[in-house]
This record gives sequence, structure tokens and C-alpha cells, in this order.
Amino acid sequence: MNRPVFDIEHAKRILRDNDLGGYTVPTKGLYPFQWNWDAAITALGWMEAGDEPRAWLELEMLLKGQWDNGMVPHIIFHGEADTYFPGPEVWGVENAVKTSAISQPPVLATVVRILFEQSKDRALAEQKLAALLPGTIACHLWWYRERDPENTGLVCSYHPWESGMDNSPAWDHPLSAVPTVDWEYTRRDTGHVDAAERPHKHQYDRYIYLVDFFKRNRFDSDAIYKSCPYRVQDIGIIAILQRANTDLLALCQSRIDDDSTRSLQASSARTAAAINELWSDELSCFVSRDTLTGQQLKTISCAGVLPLFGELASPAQASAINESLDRWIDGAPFGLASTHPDSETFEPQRYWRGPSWLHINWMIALGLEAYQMPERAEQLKQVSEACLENGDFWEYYNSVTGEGCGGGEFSWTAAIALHWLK
Ligand code: 9YW
Repeated sequence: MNRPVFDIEHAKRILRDNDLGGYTVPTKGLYPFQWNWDAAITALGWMEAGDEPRAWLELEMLLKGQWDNGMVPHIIFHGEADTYFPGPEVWGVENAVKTSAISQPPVLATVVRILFEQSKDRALAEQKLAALLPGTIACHLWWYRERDPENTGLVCSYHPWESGMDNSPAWDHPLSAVPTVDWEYTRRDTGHVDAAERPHKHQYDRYIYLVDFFKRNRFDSDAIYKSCPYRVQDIGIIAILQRANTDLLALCQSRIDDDSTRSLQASSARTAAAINELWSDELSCFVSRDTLTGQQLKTISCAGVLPLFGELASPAQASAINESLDRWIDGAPFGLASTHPDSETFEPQRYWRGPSWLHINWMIALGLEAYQMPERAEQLKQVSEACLENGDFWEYYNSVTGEGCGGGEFSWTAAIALHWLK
């Protein structure tokens, strides 16, 4: 296939149009602020668009929202907008820069490493790396300290939004144990996008309950760890953090060697030693676990393949996963469906219950390369390109028909196309 299958200028234009002055919104209207993992992926696109200073600035703006304890929030409310719910007043965070109170998959360090390695302006790269390293280290230390206080090696998440995979079927059971919010609210998402492509009200009622719960607990880490009604060891976050930690330690080499780097090394080793607790022989895939019940969450999802990206899988686990990808891609040929197409909960158009997301496909392809499976990585590239062939950069794609879904003119889709599929 001749590359690229998409209009490069169009992809660059999306980044410019979504740029609100140093930070890029995922798409106008639906998501009018800066999101954590979107920002990292989008920085890759700015780099490919030839604007190195702008790529670095995206990450610097993200860290402007970092909390004193090291957490990088999932949303940074740099400006005001009334097209999104829940906004800063609902989250109730009183910091100078308004943010949400949870985080998102920490792909930041991996992106910093890629930018640093690709950068042509070496002086700028050294300067930006020095500026970004302390915050990035603090972010990783936060994950291990606050989200794994018992040193199990497996960090936990307090909200489906934290996973970045909001309504994945993996969260159905733990979320059903969360009470519903007791006040009325108006969703904004279904005013922008077809409700058939979004989570249901019964899920939103619980998402908002949790937002209230964090506020009621004054964002106190100990209190939330002890009493949060949703506490899941999320295989996606764990795998992405592991990869990012490897990348961060590589960047620290010959620059920083202190208690923080030694602590990060020890954390990575703990994760590698514990990961088999999240392997399911029955499903031939990694899974998440509800820490409140101790039960594995038996869903075959794209998150369960991400341990390849984190290089956490044994060779036998990697080849078992690889075998299952045959049927996975046959059943849903446009990218890697976020939920396995044979699963009862599979819905090819509904958000994280089956559509294909190009930035996830990219991470999985990198994982496949790390396990010496270049043909499969190439296949993932081709099925991702197939999504773009109608010429538009959607939030995500129906994995059975290839139809674009969710928001249009979407930053991370344009960015990952520029970075990966050009
Ligand atoms: C929401 C911005 C974000 C992504 C998440 C995705 C969605 C926001 O959009 O969440 O309100 O549901 O699930 O991964 O970062 O693109």
C-alpha cells in the first residue's frame, strides 16, 4: 500500500484549528479543554507538523495543571467553556489552575522520549527535557505512592474516566456497585454526538457520584484509598505506566541518579513480578481486577493487549495474545476493536465497547514490534489506515464498518496519523 492514505495538510490543519493558544483541545464543542493523554499524543503530531517548540509547549501546558502531590489531572481547564459537563465547578478543585481530580493513562514520558529522540533542535530538546523531567518523575512517583500504597506492584484507578476507556465492559461490574448521584444534571455530550455512540445514563449517574465523592473527601488520598466504592487495578494504566517508566528511566540515565530513580526502578520490578495476577488463561489475555472483591474482570479488551507495549508479557503470553488477534481482526476488520467482537458486550459503534481507536492501535503495534511480531504490527497499521481511507479524522471508528464516530476533526487521530501512518 502506498502511504499516506490521508491528507497530510488536513491533519496539520486540525491541530492548528484545535489550538487554543499553547494547548490543543481534542475537538471543539465536545471536549473544549486540555486532556492528559490526548495532549501527549497530540504533541507527537505537532512534532511531525514540523513545529518543535509547539510540541514541547503542549506538554509544558499539561504540567501547568500538575498538583503539588505530583498528579497530572485528566482535564486541565485552561479556559472557560459551557459546552462540557462536568466542568470545574462540579469537580470543585480550588487550585490556581482549575483541573479535574483524577488522572489518565500516563503516556507522557514515552512521548517525551520520542520527542527528545526525534528533535532536530538539540539545544531546545535538552532545555525542554530538563524542564519536563522533574514533573514527569513526580507524576510517576505519585502513581506508585498514592495508587499502590500497599506496594503490590499494581496501581489502581478510582474512576472509569481515569482509564481513558470510559465505558469499557470491563468496568460494568465494579461500576454497578457505585451508588447513583442524587441530584439532577444535564449531560452535554449527547447534544454533540449521537447517544448510540456514548455511555448510558446509568453509567453517567455513577461517574458523577464518584466526582462528588472525591470532592466530599476533600481529595484526601488516604481517605479515598480506604473508602472509594470503585477501586480497580486497570491493566491499561498499569501497562502504559510500565512502558513510560522504562522510557523515563532511559531519559534519566546519565542525567539523574538519586532516590527517585531508584524508587522508580524498584516500582517497575514490583509490577513485573505481580503482572501474572492479571493474566487470564481462560481468555488468553490480560485483564483488570476489582480490588474490592478481588475478582478479575473477565473482558477481552484492547487494554488487555497493552502489556505488550509495557513489555510485561512473557513470550508464551505474547504468542497466545497474538493467536487471538486473528479472530479479533477477522470479526472487526477496521483497527483493533476495543472489545473482542465475539464478546456478548461488543458494540462496534459505542465508544469503548467495540470501536477502534488509532492511538491504541499504535501502542499495540509498538508492543508487537517489541515482541518481534513485525507482520502483525504491519497488519495493525494497515487496518488503522483503512479507518482513515474515507478521508476524515474521527474520534474513533466503527470497527465493523469503518465509519467515523464520535467527534470529528479530532486532534489525537490527526496526530497519530501524522506520527505513525505518514
Ligand atoms: C469524556 C478526550 C477524552 C479522552 C478519553 C475519552 C473521552 C471524555 O474523551 O473522555 O467526557 O467522556 O474516553 O479517553 O481522553 O478525547
